[in-house]
Amino acid sequence: MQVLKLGGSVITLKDEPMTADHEIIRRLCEEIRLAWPMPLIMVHGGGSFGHPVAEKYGIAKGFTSERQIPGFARTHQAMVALNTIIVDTLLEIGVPALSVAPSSFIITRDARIESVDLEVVGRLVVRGILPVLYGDSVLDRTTGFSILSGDQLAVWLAVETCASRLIFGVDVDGVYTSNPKIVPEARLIEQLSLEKLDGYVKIGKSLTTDVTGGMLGKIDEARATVEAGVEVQIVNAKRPDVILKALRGEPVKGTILIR
Ligand code: IP8
Repeated sequence: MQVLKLGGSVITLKDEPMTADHEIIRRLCEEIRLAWPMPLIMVHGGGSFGHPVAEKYGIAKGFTSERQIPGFARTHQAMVALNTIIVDTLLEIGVPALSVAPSSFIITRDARIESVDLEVVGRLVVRGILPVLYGDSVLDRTTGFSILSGDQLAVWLAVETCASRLIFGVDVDGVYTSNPKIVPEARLIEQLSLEKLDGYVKIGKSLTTDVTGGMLGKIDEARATVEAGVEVQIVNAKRPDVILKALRGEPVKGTILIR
């Protein structure tokens, strides 16, 4: 089993609300088709679909006012819209993909997933179907509701299904020593150990400037996966054939997280 998480910044145009990058989605779906059939679970992020709506209504902060209620539903619906584009494309090109809504079977506690029944997802994979999940607005036992990130979901699925590999498809080549867009001598870290990661976390403040957009959160989240013995790979999904090669287990430029 492999788990593939595609970042929202890869599949949507970040600065244009509710706009998918149809060209890149099609190419990535073609790459999945070339690697198909294989036991795979797919998760995608929100990009310009879920995030602006969730932010507008403060969904990630939990329930504070009745005015948020339509926002909770709208956040989910924005993600359904993006998910539909992806699932439709996969079906069109011949991959039997099926949309699985996280908010319909996952409840969080303080924004962390509580153990839930994975039977449906598991049985879909066994049947040769590709379950496509996504970051979603979900009910939360303590805060009323929360935003479940695609990263947390992908990590959790990888651990629970004892996946062999978790692939994060992002819009940079992997984890860098500092922000390559600002620091020209920034180096790609090809292998990042948990110990090294702890060092980065201690540096704390500088990380937000040193590590490219949301990368630290992603790798910190992925810690549980590495500890469970799952290989975690961070690769650039914007580059053609990178996801295809990663799915096939062929060598590819990127960062591998190791124990
Ligand atoms: O883009 C969050 O998923 P992410 C999705 O993986 C929503 O953080 C609903 C904002």
